[in-house]
Amino acid sequence: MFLLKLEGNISRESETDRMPVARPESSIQRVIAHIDMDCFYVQVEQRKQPHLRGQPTAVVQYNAWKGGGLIAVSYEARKHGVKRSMRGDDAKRVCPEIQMVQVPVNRGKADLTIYRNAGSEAVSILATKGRCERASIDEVYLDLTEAAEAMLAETPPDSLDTIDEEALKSHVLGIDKDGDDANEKVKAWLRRHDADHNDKLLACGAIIVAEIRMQVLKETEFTCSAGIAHNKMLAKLTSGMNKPAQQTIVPTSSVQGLLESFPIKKMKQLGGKLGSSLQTDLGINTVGDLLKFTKEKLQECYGVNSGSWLWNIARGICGEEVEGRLLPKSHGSGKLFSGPQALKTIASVEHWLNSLCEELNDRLSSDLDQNKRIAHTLTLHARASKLGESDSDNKFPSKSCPLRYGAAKIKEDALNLFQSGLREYLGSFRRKVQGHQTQTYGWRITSLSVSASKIVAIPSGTCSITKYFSGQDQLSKSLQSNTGLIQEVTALSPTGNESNEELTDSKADETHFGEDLTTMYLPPCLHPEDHEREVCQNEETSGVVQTNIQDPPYDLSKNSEDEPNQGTREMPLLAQPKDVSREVNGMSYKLKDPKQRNQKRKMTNEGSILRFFQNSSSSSSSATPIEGVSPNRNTTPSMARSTQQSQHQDPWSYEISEIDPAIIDELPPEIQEEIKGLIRSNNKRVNSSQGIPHYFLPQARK
Ligand code: DCP
Repeated sequence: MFLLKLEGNISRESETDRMPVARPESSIQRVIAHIDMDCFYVQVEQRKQPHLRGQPTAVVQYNAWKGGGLIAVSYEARKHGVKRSMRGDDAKRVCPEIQMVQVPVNRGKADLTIYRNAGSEAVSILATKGRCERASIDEVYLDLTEAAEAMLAETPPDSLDTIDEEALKSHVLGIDKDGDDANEKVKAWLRRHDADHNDKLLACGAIIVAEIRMQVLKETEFTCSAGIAHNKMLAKLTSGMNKPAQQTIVPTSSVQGLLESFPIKKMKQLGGKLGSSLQTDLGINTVGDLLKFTKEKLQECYGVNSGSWLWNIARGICGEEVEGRLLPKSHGSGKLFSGPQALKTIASVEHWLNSLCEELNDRLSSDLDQNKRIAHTLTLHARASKLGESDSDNKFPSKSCPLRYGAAKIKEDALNLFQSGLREYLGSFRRKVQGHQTQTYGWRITSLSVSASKIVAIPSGTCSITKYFSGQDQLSKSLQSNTGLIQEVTALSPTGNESNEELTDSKADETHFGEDLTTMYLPPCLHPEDHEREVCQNEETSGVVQTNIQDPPYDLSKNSEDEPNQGTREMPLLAQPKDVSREVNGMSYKLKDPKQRNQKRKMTNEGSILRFFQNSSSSSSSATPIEGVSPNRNTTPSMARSTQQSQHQDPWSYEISEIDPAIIDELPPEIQEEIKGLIRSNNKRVNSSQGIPHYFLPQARK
């Protein structure tokens, strides 16, 4: 009964409403970590402006309305009750001393490049320990099975004389951490002789994760938190349980306890219609409630696949593999136009589409230059509203077409897609209002986004990019001219996060233990304001149908409710650096020159994150050579350029100098190898001549 009901709606609904499918469990027991940076944008800004460390700080989207929207909040500010869903003015009210930093702006919209690059820095370190899947701008999954098995075989925890303090600070679900001997209890758990193989593997995983989190901190100055479990679902559920800068281990014996009271709607893939159906049709409110139903019953209601999936998740079973993927599966650029900023004319839509397409084009170009990847599909998403209409059935359809490279072509195609969507949107409205006396065709656009998906590496053996594109362009042209067709992506959504990955909240429909749950369930495609997020999700677009683009029922250039577009105004930067003292999670230190944030400091104590900061703050200010500086982040463009000129003859003639060193580890392995080789040979010269340590001179603790 429910099956039919859900499937009847699903083709026009979101990815989040696609029916989940059970995947076979791996035959071996895996060790999976989900690692999530703490208050990420805040940390990026604090690294840039070290005097903000330890201060209640928030990152805001530019917008003059009530001081802009908070998108990231430091843990110090959270203690005062500041939440991500707040406006800047409200945050000031609850925490007058809060420092607010504005998200960088480019082309009139948020520019997330610094956050994206900062995320890549962390990913490049995390990816060294096992198969790594970049799940969003600030989170990864790591499959540490091999590393854990190797450790268990060579240096099992019970053979270690000392265990890293960071590992001892772990939270082990099922172990009470109350009391002064908390770390001792964890130590005993990690070193148990009589533990089963699975728990021993988790213990090794925990030690490895603690180590790698320390390494991320040393190399990037960012703290992160982690969940360590036997599968992705459990790791993800727990990475946010103990934040900031802590990790949580999920032994199999604690899985049932973890899940039994867990709200069903907060589970990944259950935030939408399936979750609602479970609640209303079966009275299931927690994951534990699912245990009351047999697999057959769940299959009867939701189909064999989804029924099995539900039966599995109730038992903490998840066969989803960690995909080895460090690059995004799509690129996107979008903007919200809330309230009076809604777009009401084709001219204003075109203006903003142009700027979104330029950004998209920039990102496509750098993906092509750096990774030799090309995208095949351009998709336009929009949200529209009618005055006096709040009918959610009357949705603006998403449209897609083959992607043609070049900013002008992308702009042209995006505008065509928009107009096609608008015609249909107005058509559905007209049908709806039939019979009413007054019919107006006024519309307003409250969000717009463009995305490029189906990204693939250029086929090896293709000898010229120009040739490739001329072929591709011909194909696009013939597709469009022959058929006049544009695809409609019907998988649009309450959260709208199907193929528009860069724009959506990767956590919009995922379980999260943090305090900002309300912000996890955001309007389609975009965050408050014009915000985008870098996520890497499945790019399947289900239920694609085709519509004829040449079927204009209305004069789209006229809007019966046209008003001058009020545009957006920028908010001044609220916080300016005054000094260079830093404090992270109550641990303060100072740096001589905050601008040199990409360089590394010498660490005298590697025991724990706590000690990292204590030592940083109290250590001598003398410049010490820095060890272990990874070559890729020391490479200067000019150095790489000269290297390229002298040594590199690439069939594509890509410029090594243009590759952001922070993302080298995201590149295809063969290119990485080549670039790293070139960089290594140059690096020696750079290290000796540039004196990186001088950039990081810890000052006395306040
Ligand atoms: N982000 C955003 N809008 C949202 C959610 C997040 O712009 N609605 C951005 C800002 C965050 C970053 O993405 O810093 C990562 O999001 P997280 O959900 O991981 O949140 P934080 O890292 O800020 O905090 P936490 O420590 O709770 O993970």
